[in-house]
Amino acid sequence: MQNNQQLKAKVAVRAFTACTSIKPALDIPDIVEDVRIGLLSAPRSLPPKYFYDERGSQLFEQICDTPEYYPTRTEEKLLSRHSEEIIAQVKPSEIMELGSGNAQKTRRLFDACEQIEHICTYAPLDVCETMLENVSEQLQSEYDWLDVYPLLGDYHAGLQHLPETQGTRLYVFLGGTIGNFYPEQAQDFIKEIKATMQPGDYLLLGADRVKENHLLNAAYNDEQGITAKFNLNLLHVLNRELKANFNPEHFEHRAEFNSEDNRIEMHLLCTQDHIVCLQKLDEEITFLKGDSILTEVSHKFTADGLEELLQESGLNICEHYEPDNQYFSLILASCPE
Ligand code: AVJ
Repeated sequence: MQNNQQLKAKVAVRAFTACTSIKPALDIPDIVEDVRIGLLSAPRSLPPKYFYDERGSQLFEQICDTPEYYPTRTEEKLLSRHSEEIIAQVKPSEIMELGSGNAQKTRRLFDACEQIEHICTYAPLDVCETMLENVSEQLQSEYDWLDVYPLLGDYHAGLQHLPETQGTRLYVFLGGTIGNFYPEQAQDFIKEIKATMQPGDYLLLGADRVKENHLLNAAYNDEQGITAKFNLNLLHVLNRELKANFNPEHFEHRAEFNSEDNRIEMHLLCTQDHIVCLQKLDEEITFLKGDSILTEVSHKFTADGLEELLQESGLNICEHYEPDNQYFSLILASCPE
């Protein structure tokens, strides 16, 4: 009995991991400023990072389970297939994940560590503190050899103040989130990762590929309407954070592949004329039927385009994994000596 209690106490101590806050390197606008910039001039747009409040994160997880949204399961399969090889090649001292979310797919890397008896630490970086804490505790109890050092921060604010580490670091940036950046920003972001890397460090990047239009359109217009809910949830976020009074019933989800720019463009389309008050901004916005807000761009890449993106930043391509249907890419790149 006493032993049991001691054990429990131990587990509790070990499982609690406080997040380290990462000091932003750049002054990034807060939601008030972002919305002012995005909504008060044409064309209206909002940064996709505000999708991910608690409900938005839940909805995103549900999107990943829809039959139409192939990226998550395709990437996870690639990771299952190649993680042992990746871990054996990189032998990381630390895995640092940018935008770790629920870290579901990252588990395949930890499984590989177990398979080949390699031990490393895990440093997930995310903006959502509750998610970070829960995921860290969960992972520490699932993988008893894994030390987790959760980092609370926004990778948009710069990577200059990440903690230093001894030995090889494997940076991972998964899920195709690189596609949310416009091409020039994507290049800048990879360059920023490169600038943070030590020679001998690696980057594992997951990115979605160009494919038939109907497959892309279906992935962002699932039958169950979960992507629509996810998109419309942004209005609830604005209502809460900006004391606004958006009526989600006056907007509709729209997502379509733009084959000229190789990206999905997701909008909220206004279905009737009305006025919205944003108290925190001290502004009113008139929306007319047919007006729209661009809420997300999700770029799709060619295999060559992705390799160029990494090489342009001075990284060497080590491996380029893709499934037979070429739906998704997982690239392992290294920072040259
Ligand atoms: C998480 C940014 C990669 O662009 O596919 C899914 C987000 N948006 N369905 C993507 C998303 C609509 C997703 N990323």
